[in-house]
Amino acid sequence: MIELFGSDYSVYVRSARLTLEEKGIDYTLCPIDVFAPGGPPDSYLALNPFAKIPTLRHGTFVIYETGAILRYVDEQLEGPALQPDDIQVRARMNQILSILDAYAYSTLVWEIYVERVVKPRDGSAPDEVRISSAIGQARRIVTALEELTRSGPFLLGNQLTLADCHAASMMHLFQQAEEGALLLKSAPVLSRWLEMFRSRASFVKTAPTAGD
Ligand SMILES: N[C@@H](CCC(=O)N[C@@H](CS)C(=O)NCC(=O)O)C(=O)O
Repeated sequence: MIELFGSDYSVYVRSARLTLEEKGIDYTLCPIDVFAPGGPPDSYLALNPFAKIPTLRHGTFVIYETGAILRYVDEQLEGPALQPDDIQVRARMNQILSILDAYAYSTLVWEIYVERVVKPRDGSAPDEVRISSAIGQARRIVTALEELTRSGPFLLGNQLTLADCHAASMMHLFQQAEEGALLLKSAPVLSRWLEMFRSRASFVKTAPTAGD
């Protein structure tokens, strides 16, 4: 039995869910809201001391950190392989996963999408200085991903990989900010990929219930 702890609003939870869906694995999403007042319950902190989502439980085996979860799901469970056999293509996949974690999540999601889209929707003003300070890094991320991306249909060519599952939810949010939409216009391969990925059954099925 596979349990994934987290909320459907989280981009990291969605990466794990996309991976499970693309593998064709049955799982239960066990709701944990890390942003609830008082934080997650102690029972969750016993699984993940950093109070981040997601965490995966497979029988008695518990694992957190999304990159580790994605690789575990791919290597341990049935379904199509989501990591390339070719060592250099696999290295590219790992490079993209690392760029997403180290740079893209904070810049594209928090500094641009949350400021430009979420804050005004919730009735507060975006921090324009924060947004404009993030544009240079956002451009660097988009340019790097465009360079690393092959001609499709997936990020690394013909095989859907963990890089697709991890990039899709972040890039989808980023494109909803006007700055993101504009920057993605300069990355045609990435833009085509995102449009294609959005129509996949896995992506449609994992849409957050509250929107976006
Ligand atoms: N390094 C963690 C990061 C996960 C992460 O940041 N998740 C966000 C939700 S998308 C979270 O739990 N945020 C709660 C917080 O920062 O307090 C991973 O790879 O799983």
